[in-house]
Amino acid sequence: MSHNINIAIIGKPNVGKSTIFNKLIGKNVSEVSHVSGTTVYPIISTQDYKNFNLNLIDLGGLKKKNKSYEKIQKLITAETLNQLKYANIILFIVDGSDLITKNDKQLFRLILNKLKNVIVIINKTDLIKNNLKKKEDYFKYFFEKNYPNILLKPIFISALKLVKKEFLLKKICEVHQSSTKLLNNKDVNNVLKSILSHHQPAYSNKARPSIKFLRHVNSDPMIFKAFGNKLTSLSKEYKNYFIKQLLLKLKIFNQVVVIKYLNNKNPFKKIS
Ligand SMILES: Nc1nc2c(ncn2[C@@H]2O[C@H](COP(=O)(O)OP(=O)(O)O)[C@@H](O)[C@H]2O)c(=O)[nH]1
Ligand SMILES: [Mg+2]
Repeated sequence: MSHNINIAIIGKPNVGKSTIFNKLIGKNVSEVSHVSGTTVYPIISTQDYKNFNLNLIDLGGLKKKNKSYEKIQKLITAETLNQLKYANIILFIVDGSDLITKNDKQLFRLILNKLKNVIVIINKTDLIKNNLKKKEDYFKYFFEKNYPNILLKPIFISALKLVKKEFLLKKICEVHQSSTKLLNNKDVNNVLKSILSHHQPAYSNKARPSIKFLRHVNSDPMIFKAFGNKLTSLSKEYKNYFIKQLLLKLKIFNQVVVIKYLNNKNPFKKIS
């Protein structure tokens, strides 16, 4: 029995999505674009990898000259939303020869809001002329700084030269597998203890919020419930610190994590 993983390739126009798609499936499929009226058909191809059926989805070619830029943008967003619905994993493609743009940020926010697993790929590294290390740090730092509830290690490639196919397919399967398991209470609460021993929440109105118990309640999307006292007084800074530490200590990469803070004196009392 093989298992399906739906992978959507998402990014703003011209970042190399179709090039990556074609190289990953080893065929030039995405050039045969199917555009009809105002509907853009995504191109899907299935690839077997180990025990998995990888269903790769690309938006395909857009006949840009037929439509206004604005209209294309709308179509992309509508189609992207549609793809997001069915995807287990998103390959988010960024143009490495450029800086992160507003459009990149909007698309990435969309992916995070849908609580999707995401692998960030920085493409076109062949076009980075000087100071490659500095540019790599720029991208790493961007994702680290702006999105506290996900840990990402961007993957740097040049789809024209070397797409790192084996590496990417393996990564997709790993992320998918780690996103389907549920973590046990003991491991999660050992991590909770360790986080609290380094840095407790600050006093707020003479009372200290305290997190007593943490439970992993759902995988894919990954949701934790934190039980304790005065948790409505937890600061945004502390929540950001807490989630980041949790991800680092549990080694959760490429998955958006949500923590629901619930006030309850007895975490063992039944709560839905
Ligand atoms: N220099 C360079 N060009 C690339 C790379 N990947 C794609 N391109 C080019 O970027 C353009 C857009 O690529 P395409 O795959 O159609 O982008 P899409 O609109 O995101 O699907 C094409 O001219 C590609 O040949 C790369 O790694 N390096
Ligand atoms: Mg394309």
